[in-house]
Amino acid sequence: MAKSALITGVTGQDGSYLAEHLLSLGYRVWGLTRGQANPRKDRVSRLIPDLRFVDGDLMDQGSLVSALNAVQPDEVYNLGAISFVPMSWQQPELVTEVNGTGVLRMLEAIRIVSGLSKPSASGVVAGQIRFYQASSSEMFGMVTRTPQNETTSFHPRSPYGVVKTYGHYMTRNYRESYGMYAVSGILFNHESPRRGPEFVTRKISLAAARIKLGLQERLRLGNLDAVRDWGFAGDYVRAMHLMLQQGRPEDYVVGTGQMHSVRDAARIAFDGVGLNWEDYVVVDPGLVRPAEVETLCADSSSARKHLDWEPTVDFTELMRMMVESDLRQTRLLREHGAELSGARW
Ligand code: NDP
Ligand code: GDR
Repeated sequence: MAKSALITGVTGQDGSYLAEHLLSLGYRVWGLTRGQANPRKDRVSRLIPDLRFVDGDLMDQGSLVSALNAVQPDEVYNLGAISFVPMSWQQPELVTEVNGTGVLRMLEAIRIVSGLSKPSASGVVAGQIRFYQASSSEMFGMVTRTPQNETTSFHPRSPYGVVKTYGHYMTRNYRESYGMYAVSGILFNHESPRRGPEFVTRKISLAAARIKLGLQERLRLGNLDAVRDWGFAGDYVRAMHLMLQQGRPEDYVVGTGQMHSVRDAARIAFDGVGLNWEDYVVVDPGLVRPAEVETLCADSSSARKHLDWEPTVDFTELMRMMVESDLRQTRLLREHGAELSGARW
């Protein structure tokens, strides 16, 4: 019998790659979608015709219980979140509700439908449903040690990071309290042509393409010295799946171990279209964050050893892939305009 999976956040970057990956492995896959006419649901259903949908919202406990009862999944991947860090300073309470209490609601929903009413003896894996939580390198925040691994302490620097830390510990607590197979992947930044245009790599790749095609003049960026460990989203969803296939539930750090700056990203992207980034990038102090995370870099040796996981795309290839995709899509949009609106990522 094929395994079944429920993915929250299926309309986002990671959700779409994970759905494709699980379908390729023979899973039956349901995506939780919210709202009465979510245009991102249409987009992902066109891209992945075999994906099924179930209604629900991380803000609504009852809807999660109903979704689990309808789907009866073997595995739940909780990727749904408000994922843009600056929004967490603007709407900290909403981010707490979705990204933090939302994790608790899903854990409770799983506990309820699995009939786990009492704490179990520690170490015993109870219930059928395996749970993955999308934790983040933003939990490390102000780092005192580079690279970071599963034993590095957390010092989050944004409300987003603080709330992800809550979800991380809540997941661990349900594992320890109820014996649930519940794990967190502490994932470092991962990007792709499907990345939202508000994130810096996609903002840069889209701008390089638009400037090349004469549709934009300047690119305004914040902190050019910020350094991240950027990988390819398609690689990272493989790690999520592997984390739910182990004999013992454990958390893992996932990243490439390579650091690059925002300046590097701009240079590679503009090089890719034959332009000099310094002629087009303008630093906008309004885009600098109230508290910055300067140097994040993953030590994924545990994932490499226990999950046999390796990244396959390096940073230069990643930026080039994104620029090429944006050039292609921008040309198509320019030529076919309205017919294609809503089709692009
Ligand atoms: P995206 O922003 O692309 O997708 C976020 C998803 O969350 C969307 O599908 C959105 O759906 C959904 N969502 C938002 N609010 C709710 C809600 N109330 N109930 C249910 N779903 C909701 O994020 P990514 O795919 O990049 O990231 C996936 C997860 O991984 C997130 O939790 C993110 O915080 C985390 N993460 C991401 C990293 C990265 O580099 N990409 C690194 C580390 C962690 P809708 O269409 O309805 O808005
Ligand atoms: P991040 O990603 O906050 O790390 O969160 P983002 O791409 O937004 O920022 C990366 C770094 O680039 C700097 N930066 C800019 N960022 C944006 N968005 N726009 C700009 O113009 C700009 N200029 C400089 C930022 O200051 C920052 O240092 C992502 C999300 O996917 C989270 O959900 C996830 O948890 C973490 O990665 C790991």
